[in-house]
Amino acid sequence: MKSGIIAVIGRANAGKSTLVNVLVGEKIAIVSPKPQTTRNAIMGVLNGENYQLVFVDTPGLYKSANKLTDIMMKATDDASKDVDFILYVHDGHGGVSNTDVALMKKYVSGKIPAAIAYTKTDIMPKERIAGDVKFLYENGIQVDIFPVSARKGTNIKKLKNYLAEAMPEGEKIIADDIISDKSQKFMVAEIMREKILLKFNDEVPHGIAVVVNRFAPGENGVYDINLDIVCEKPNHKAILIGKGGRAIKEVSSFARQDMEKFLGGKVFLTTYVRVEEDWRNKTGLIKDLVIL
Ligand SMILES: Nc1nc2c(ncn2[C@@H]2O[C@H](COP(=O)(O)OP(=O)(O)OP(=O)(O)O)[C@@H](O)[C@H]2O)c(=O)[nH]1
Ligand SMILES: [Mg+2]
Repeated sequence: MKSGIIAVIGRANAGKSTLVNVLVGEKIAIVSPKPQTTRNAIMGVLNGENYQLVFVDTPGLYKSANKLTDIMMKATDDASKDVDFILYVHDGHGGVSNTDVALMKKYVSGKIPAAIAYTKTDIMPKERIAGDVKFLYENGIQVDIFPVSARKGTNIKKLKNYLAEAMPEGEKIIADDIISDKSQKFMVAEIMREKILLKFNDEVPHGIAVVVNRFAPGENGVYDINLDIVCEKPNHKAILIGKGGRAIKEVSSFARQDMEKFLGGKVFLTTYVRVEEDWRNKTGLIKDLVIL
């Protein structure tokens, strides 16, 4: 059989996590329209008939803004080493620039075999795809380029087969019943963060961390979950809570519904909002707040 580890790399917001979720067939990573959604390297496993693909979703390539982004970029850099393959994800609907070419080259021109997934083709004129692909080849990109849509499922099967074929011969790397390296507790925190990313704008969602204080599957099948939503400024706390607690109630309700779907049981969710001033620049706090 064929098996291997595939690092999924690309600019922030390119569509990496969406693509990994679709390839794996389960939601292993949260998704949002805001850059820097993914903060950790997250493993997702796809078991095929005669292959196993172990994807590593990574934090998107992004300019350094604080200690947290530095740590995230290191996680991405680390994940791009010692793998069998690099799948570079590019947001096709945003076009291709010289900066894109330079970034791609950094990851697809080394010793590790690589390919490019040119994604979001569902929201762009199809006529542009061929021109962009030509531009990339003319500018020195030498690996295969796959136009895909994670949202519509276009060319996903083709990409799976291609990746399976590209893996080295070998046994399974990960046991059959495991699809991610992250715990239920991690996913619960991430689901809360996803809902916050979707609801709030500007700096508020980026300065959020979610800490799970209690995660107890009860005997009656009800999960008792208590979490802290940590923000970095007192005025962010006020925005998060909202008038009469309306905002926090709304996001908590969306989060609870998703947690119930994910855990397959009822959830009793309590949340508390607290401030840790400028935590994204404090290494100790980052270690505590973002399980890296
Ligand atoms: N139309 C369309 N939208 C997509 C597709 N793939 C992803 N998106 C959207 O693009 C946005 C970013 O998706 P993510 O999967 O979170 O992107 P990411 O690369 O993981 O982002 P970071 O973790 O922040 O680096 C979300 O709003 C997705 O719904 C696609 O194939 N088509
Ligand atoms: Mg992501």
